[in-house]
Amino acid sequence: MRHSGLDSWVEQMADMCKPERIVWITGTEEEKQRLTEEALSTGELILPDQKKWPGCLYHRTAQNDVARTEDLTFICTTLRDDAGPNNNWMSPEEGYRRAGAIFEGSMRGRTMYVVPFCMGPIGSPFSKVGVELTDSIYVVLNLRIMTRIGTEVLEQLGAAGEFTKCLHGKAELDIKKRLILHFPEDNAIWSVGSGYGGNVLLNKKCLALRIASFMARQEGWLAEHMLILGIERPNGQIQYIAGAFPSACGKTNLAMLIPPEPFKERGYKVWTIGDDIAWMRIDTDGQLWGVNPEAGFFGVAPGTSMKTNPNAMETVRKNTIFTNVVLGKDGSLWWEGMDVEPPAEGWDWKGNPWHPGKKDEEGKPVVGAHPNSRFTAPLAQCPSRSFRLDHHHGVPISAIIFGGRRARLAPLVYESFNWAHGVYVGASMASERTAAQFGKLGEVRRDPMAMLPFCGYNMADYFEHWLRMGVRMNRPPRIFNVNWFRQDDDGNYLWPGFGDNIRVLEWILARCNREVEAQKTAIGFVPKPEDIDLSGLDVSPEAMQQLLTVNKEDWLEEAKQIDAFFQTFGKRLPLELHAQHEGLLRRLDVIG
Ligand code: GTP
Ligand code: SPV
Ligand code: MN
Repeated sequence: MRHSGLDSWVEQMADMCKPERIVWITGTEEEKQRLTEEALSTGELILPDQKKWPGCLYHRTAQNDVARTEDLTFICTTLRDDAGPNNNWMSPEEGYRRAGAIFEGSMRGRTMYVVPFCMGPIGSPFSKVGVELTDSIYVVLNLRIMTRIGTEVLEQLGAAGEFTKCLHGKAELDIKKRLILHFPEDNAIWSVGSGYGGNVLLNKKCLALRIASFMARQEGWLAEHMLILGIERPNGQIQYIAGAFPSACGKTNLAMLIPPEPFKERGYKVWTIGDDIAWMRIDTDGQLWGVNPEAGFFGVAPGTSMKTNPNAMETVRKNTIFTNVVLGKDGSLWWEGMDVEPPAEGWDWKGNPWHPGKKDEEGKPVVGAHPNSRFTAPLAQCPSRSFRLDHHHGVPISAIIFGGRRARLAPLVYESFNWAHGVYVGASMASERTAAQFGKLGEVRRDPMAMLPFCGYNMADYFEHWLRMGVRMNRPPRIFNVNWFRQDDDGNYLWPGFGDNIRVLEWILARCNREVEAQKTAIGFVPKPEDIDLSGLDVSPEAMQQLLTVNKEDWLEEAKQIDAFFQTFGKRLPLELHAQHEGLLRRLDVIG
């Protein structure tokens, strides 16, 4: 069965890009072998030691192409205001013209691969189909892990099904000729001039968040930058939590949490649904249900070890693509914080000779793996993967948590008063930029719902959409805020984090199940210190006190910054959020 809309679009794009040949991807094992061999022969991919790393592949990107480029990412809507102050904007005409000029003839002598992919379980009402045209085998092999691809997707699409038109070309990999463009009104994405992850795996941030968030508003659901995990309590019940934290704030780690001994012994287990993206709908029971539209992890390698995240280490042992880590002369793979011996000799992420302890001309240590080096690994290989992963309904969401890095302000955990207040908590959230990555230590960036770089339309409308979703549910999930990163005066983390975060999740579930009282403060409900289970943990009562403090002066200062941020949306900001903001100010004066 042919899809005439798909056929004619492929033809049109080929007329522009002028590839030497067009190959339709079917998803078979034999096809994977063929593509891998071709990429190995050209050097696009390198084979690491297959005894140590069975089925794994290694890839290096260009040196100026190692992270998402937010300043080259645009939302192309007819009206500028529809993109909002949260996005770069270009008109659709200008977008097609400028990117078209770069795409023109850019695939001469290359193959254009046609990759049909499905986000979400095949056949589920949650799912969306996309087709990515790309001249990169690396992209095809990544899509093969991150999504469901090939013939079965074409069958689901049928003769006239809707799909997102995704066009990617490496062109010259020139940063001056790089554009990541979204055309939500046309259900299309054009990405040119990059070979890096989030810029080119168009299924991920481009489709599953920017385009999907636009669709979700029209269709009445939510597309979010969230992990989903299930917590099995000693009574055998599993409840699900969705959590939004900005990039590099711990989603992958929380999604694969291993409970500490005392919790394990009592029968607690964590089941992983997803680590980055959640699509959530209101089902016929009036509750919120979520799926992970992805089939794999695209996770940060540095810092991942048997100590910090054993489930991730187990997941990446085979059939994984590693990008920009260290390659040893012996074919081993390594990254900073892996907690094993580095290879004596090898190459760093730039392809330069590298050895442990290497220093540059100024005597500074040279890191081997890029700080944003990543692994692409199948979710099916994760030891904590949930048995509900492929369920067409997804899982019921009991709680939503927002979080970020706040050294001083936010307590370890607090609960919002109700859905609308929870939306305010999400809309006003912020996270500190880390010194190593983004410059000024302690500088706070507002990042509502961790969606600032990923919301495909005006965020004022997005907040309105969140508010409306709450009204439509008969029992909306409770909304919480967490902060694993609060510090003492010497800059030490007050909370151990990682596996011990289950102690906080347990309180959250106890609140959802009405099993525990809490203290009312100006910002929300905070736990009584005795209600966080600290068994087997060395956290002093003073530290606990500090972790749960709500300081009036700090919050008044914070309120000023929230206000300034809300002003950027002008009249478009929902009145409800102004009302919530005033509520906070009133409570700060009255309660303190
Ligand atoms: P993206 O893939 O970019 O969206 O990131 P992510 O949100 O999945 O973050 P990830 O889980 O990769 O963690 C990022 C960093 O946060 C790692 O360096 C972790 O060491 C650190 N981290 C994660 N959880 C905790 C925690 O509970 N406490 C502390 N102190 N650090 C944590
Ligand atoms: C993030 O930056 O939040 C990621 C990596 O998950 S990327 O797919 O490159 O966006
Ligand atoms: Mn992410």
